Amino acid sequence: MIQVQGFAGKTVAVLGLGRSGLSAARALVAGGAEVVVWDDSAEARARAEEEGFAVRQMARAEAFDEVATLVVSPGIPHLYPTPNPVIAAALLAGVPVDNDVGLFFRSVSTTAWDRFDVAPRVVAVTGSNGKSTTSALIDHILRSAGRQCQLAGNIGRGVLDIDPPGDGGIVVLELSSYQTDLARALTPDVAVFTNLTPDHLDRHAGHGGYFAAKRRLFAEGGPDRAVIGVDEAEGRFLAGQLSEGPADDRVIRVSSGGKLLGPGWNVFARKGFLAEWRKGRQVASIDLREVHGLPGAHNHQNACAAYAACRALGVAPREIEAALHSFEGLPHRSQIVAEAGGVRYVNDSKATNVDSAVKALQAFDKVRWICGGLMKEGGLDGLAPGFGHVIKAYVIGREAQGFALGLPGVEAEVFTEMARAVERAVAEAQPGEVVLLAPAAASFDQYDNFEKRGEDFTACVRAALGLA
Ligand code: UMA
Repeated sequence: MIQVQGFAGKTVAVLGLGRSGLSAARALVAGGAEVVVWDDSAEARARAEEEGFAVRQMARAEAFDEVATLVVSPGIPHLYPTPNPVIAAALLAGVPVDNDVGLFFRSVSTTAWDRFDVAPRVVAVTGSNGKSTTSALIDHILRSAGRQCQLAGNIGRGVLDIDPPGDGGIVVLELSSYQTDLARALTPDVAVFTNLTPDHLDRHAGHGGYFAAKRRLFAEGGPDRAVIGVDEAEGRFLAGQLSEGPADDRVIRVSSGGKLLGPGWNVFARKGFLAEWRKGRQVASIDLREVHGLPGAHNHQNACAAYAACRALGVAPREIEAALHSFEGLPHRSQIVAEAGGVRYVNDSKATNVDSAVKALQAFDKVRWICGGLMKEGGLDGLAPGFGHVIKAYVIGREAQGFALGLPGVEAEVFTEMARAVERAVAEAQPGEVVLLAPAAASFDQYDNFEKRGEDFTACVRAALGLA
């Protein structure tokens, strides 16, 4: 655990007592702070009380007398669509609002680092899609290259849960827009921007607000090296803003859309090959078509971003290539859960938005597509580029009927329940086809989270194939 610095003897309030909030509360106590907590769920409050935390109702500005800071969990709205009442009260009382990521950056570097031969470094990854895979891949490559590495953040482990990094240690953080928007300190050594497509628009009052939240990771005087996906206008703008000119190699430009020209530091995937160019010369090339854990153009983009981040940390191309081959992928992201009768069953439950679902579809030729769930703002129009890969859609979710209507030209059957959809897809699938869960929607209408949805898909596939 990282002990939070700067609050010894002060009172800090913590709102939200899930993975992020509880680890922040513990790390604050370890750093000598007095902690008071609140969660809108009675169950979560009871759990915290059992652990010895003082629960305080804080939806009034007076509750913040003597409180130095309010620490908020990422899932709790701090501004849009409306601030949680506790956050509104803190802001009214003039109390700073921060999160575990802000506390992490202000606390991770200590005087103990003076004794190290090589100071620890922090790599932070943000973007709309691929940030979990990119973060996990960076962690995997660094470990394979013999580096001491820890992975935390949006990927599921509170950032304050990690052990204090040792000599030459590297911390890899996956950061969501919720996290970068609120953190009061953001000082990674290497920062990665994978790509930007609309998501979480309600929390950021639109696409511009969403981009602004992510850009905070690259603020002036920010990372020593920035790895920027330049396949969208926002990435190109960010890369331009961070560099002095095309040859400035503090920015590594990454693309999976084609060759990147120019005298700078470029990494791109083209026709299944990753290429690194620096100062106008090719430095390395890797055949990604044989890398089974990273199928499809979207994963090739992840491979390029992870490659670039690891090159920025001094790992050799050949070491990275070997590690790409041993990467097994993450659960719920292009995860092969079964293969039977020439049919592959792939769980991409993490494809919770339209863009990631299109990319999942485009990774395969003939797809029996399990889709649907809680639709996100922006509708389903963006799915069209994936339709050419779909043989039939098997629609699940409480809004399945409406979802099916949003798939023009695609044969779509409404099932609502996962088990029924999977049973039918298994019965109809032909050799050479892929049964793919890529919902293009959130899971919360039927599941607690996308992980539970992916586990249900896997269990249903195994049951339908008689493997359970
Ligand atoms: N709560 C309230 N009031 C509210 C909303 C929630 O009190 O209005 C309480 C809930 O009762 C619950 C707690 O807040 O007890 C949950 O907080 P949370 O939703 O922030 O969840 P955590 O368990 O703390 O997990 C968070 C991230 N969750 C979100 O961003 C929604 C996890 O990312 C992250 O892995 C974890 O911290 C550790 O850093 C998950 C996620 O869904 C994977 N991320 C989004 C995404 O990837 O799209 C951004």
